[in-house]
Amino acid sequence: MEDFYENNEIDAWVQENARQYDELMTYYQLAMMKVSGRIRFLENELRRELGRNPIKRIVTRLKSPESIADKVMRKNIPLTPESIGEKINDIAGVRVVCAYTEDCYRTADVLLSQKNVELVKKKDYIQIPKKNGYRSLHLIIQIPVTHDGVTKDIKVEVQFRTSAMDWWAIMDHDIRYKNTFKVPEEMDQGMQRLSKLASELDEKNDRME
Ligand code: 0O2
Repeated sequence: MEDFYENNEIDAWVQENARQYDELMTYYQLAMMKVSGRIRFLENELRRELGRNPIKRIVTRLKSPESIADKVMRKNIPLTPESIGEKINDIAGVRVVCAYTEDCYRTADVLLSQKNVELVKKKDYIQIPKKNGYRSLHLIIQIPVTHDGVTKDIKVEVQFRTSAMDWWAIMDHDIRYKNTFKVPEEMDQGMQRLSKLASELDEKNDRME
């Protein structure tokens, strides 16, 4: 498909709408902090319930203007703050790295049971991995965020993974996922084998728990 926009068109739009863009990003930043703070809080509850710590790491990231521009182009999204907010689900991202696969599901369930946390979309790439071997549980949730007295419902993508899934995804992201060159078949197959190995490690780990 032909790109709808030229890259510099998006840069120009961000510059012309800098105030609106910054304001939009402030909401996402606040939403991301709110969700990661809530998960930190739930971590204590889960630790008491399970008698061990199910969460190893929580990482947050706000999508860069370049990555937003990339998605706007790929998905032919109209250049308005409203449609960017409506169509791009992962501007604010929180990644939760868990000890065991079942901890991914348990932590996700506890998060979804919280007041004011609404599930927009769930993608279970643990149950059904992507063709390239990518595994993670993705929740798109929506929470209310107030800034300067104005409350908006903001979407946050929360990814739940084990360390093995995380290790694979980071490698894939660096060497493959974001590269535009055609990945050699050998490398492709190698990554699929590593994904299978990571999945076997998780299964063994889960059984030993
Ligand atoms: P980055 O650089 O992490 O920001 P949607 O509109 O939500 O249905 P989308 O956004 O393509 O469509 O959804 P998806 O597949 O859930 O991907 C969202 C994010 O998950 C990606 O964001 C990646 O962070 C991660 N992800 C998805 N597939 C893969 C994969 O095959 N490999 C790796 N390493 N990560 C993946 P971005 O914006 O693509 O990237």
